[in-house]
Amino acid sequence: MKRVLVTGALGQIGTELVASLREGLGDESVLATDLRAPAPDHPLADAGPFRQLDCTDGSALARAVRDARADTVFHLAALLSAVGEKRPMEAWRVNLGGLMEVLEVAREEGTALFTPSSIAAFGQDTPPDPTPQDTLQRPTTMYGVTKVAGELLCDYYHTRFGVDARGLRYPGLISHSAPPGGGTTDWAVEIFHEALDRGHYTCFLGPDTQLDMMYMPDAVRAAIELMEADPARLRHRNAFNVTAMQLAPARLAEALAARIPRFAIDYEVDPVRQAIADSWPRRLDDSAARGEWGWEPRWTLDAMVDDMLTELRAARTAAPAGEGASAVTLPPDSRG
Ligand code: NAD
Ligand code: AKB
Repeated sequence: MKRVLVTGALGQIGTELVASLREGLGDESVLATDLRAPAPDHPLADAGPFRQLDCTDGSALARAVRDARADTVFHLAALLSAVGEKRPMEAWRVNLGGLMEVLEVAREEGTALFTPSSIAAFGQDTPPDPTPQDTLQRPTTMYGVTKVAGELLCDYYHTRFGVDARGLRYPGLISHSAPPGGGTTDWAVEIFHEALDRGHYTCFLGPDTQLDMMYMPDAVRAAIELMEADPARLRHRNAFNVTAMQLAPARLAEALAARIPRFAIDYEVDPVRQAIADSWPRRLDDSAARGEWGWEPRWTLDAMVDDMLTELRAARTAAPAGEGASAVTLPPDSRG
């Protein structure tokens, strides 16, 4: 992997993935693209090559891949679970229509391709704890339907056309650089901002709703390590379960209260997002990722909480709440 194009680069994952890829490959070797232009205070504004690009526009995408002389595409553009339930047709169009275009470009231009799947690719009939690598997948959300279909499409392009497609089933991701994009696990980021700004968080999931989670540095490293892994060892190419920690709102609230004594949480359960969370795994079995390419998480719950608070406090000192990208938490339907 020497030259890379990233779709959906301004989102929660892309913001940190692009920075990390640029550290390794150099700024000019990584073309960040997104449907929207970066706001002036976005970490990727003026930070390296950027092109506005709709991933459902195949010819614009092919042009960008050629211009960037990319050998690898990280395809992150998508609508997440809560937004997908509000706009299912659009979720289908962007998540699967976009992926088809990206796969075709990968086939024609000979690039490798990383596509994230999600814990959302499972449903309530799946064993929830631990969720095996190979198991029943009958998700009940449009987002989940697009993730299962996406895993299958990527497998198809690999076996049928030899496209070097690879992917991970990410759990909920926690990060500080860019806000989450309208998912069911967004609470695990919002809670940090609210704890610092107000000393109080009203959670839209119930206190004991346990889901798999991961801190963004582990998620970014997992993507890069998978793309650098020896392909001969990969049996589960496009859908590796990965996990780092299991979190319920009450447990994270306890960890925050231990560090911010005035912090309190209460609950106003949103039935839509609660039903989504209740249909997802409580813990993934990631032994295939460990065995096939050496995956190992580095961030524990306590280390993640300490680092999140340090980073968010530093961002607030640099740009008081409301003036900086990392001090803003967007509502679930405002992105995508
Ligand atoms: P995000 O919502 O934060 O970012 C997605 C980006 O895609 C946004 O910047 C948006 O502007 C862009 N986008 C939307 N439509 C587009 C289009 N038509 N063309 C180009 N760009 C478009 O999402 P994220 O959290 O960074 O997620 C990236 C990928 O990882 C998605 O496939 C998502 O399903 C997957 N994933 C994320 C998580 C998580 O917790 N963040 C967990 C599991 C899987
Ligand atoms: C969401 O909640 O939709 C995402 C995911 C787990 O895929 N964060």
